[in-house]
Amino acid sequence: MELAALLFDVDGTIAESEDVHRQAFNAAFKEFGFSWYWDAAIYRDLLSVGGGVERIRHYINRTQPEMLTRPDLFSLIEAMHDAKASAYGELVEEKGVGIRPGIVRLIREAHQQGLRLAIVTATSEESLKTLFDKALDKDVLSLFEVIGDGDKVPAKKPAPDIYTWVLQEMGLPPQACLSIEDAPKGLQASMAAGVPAVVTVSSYTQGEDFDGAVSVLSNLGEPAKSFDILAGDAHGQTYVTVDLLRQWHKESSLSKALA
Ligand code: XBP
Repeated sequence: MELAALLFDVDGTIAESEDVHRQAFNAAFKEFGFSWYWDAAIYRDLLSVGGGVERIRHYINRTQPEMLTRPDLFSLIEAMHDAKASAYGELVEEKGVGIRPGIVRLIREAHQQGLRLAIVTATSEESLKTLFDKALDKDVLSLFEVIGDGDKVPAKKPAPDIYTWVLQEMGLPPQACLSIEDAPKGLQASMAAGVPAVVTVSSYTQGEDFDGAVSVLSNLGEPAKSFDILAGDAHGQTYVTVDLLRQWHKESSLSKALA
């Protein structure tokens, strides 16, 4: 089957935004009078849980059992998460956030070549919009035909649900798509939905296990700045183009057919 669509993860893949999310969570905890502080090591561990509300809930379950009987726990977490989203917006505005190498080039190239594009993320609609509004050219979001954000399905990555939702919206089978992810939870979600995935490791996911990925790269690369290939075959290329993605996609369906 021909490659018809590219499905992009957001945090860690399009932008190096996870550390900005981390800082925003800490700002919200402070605002609500909690002394909790998520340093980079704690946050790396918590990244296995997709979505901000779910991540806070998971942290409380594990470390603050005395809070579990609070009748207002659910609304408290929701309120903290709203504060976190506001803090995230302010931090993105004040400090900016790095868009990763090759992202804008590849999105434009894919769109020009007729590939369909979608976003597949666990982050909230609000934070997704903030990132695109403040860190990318205005037209970039409009190139995506379907936006699968964290508000669309209840079960976040590593569950495959957001992938399944996006595929349904696009009317495409998973074998017609390729995803770009940066984290194990995203790779798991993509593979569970049947979508082969290319991984570009991010600052928080270096050294993780990406078994099953079509290829694992340091980033998408640019003509003047090569990627490092960590797993897979770059076929002599130094940056990711639509042609290279088509080749990887073909190889992934061949290896599935042989399995
Ligand atoms: C991103 C996430 C979250 C964000 C915060 O997932 O799960 O890391 O930290 O999400 P993805 P909220 O890699 O799928 O883009 O906006 O829910 O706080």
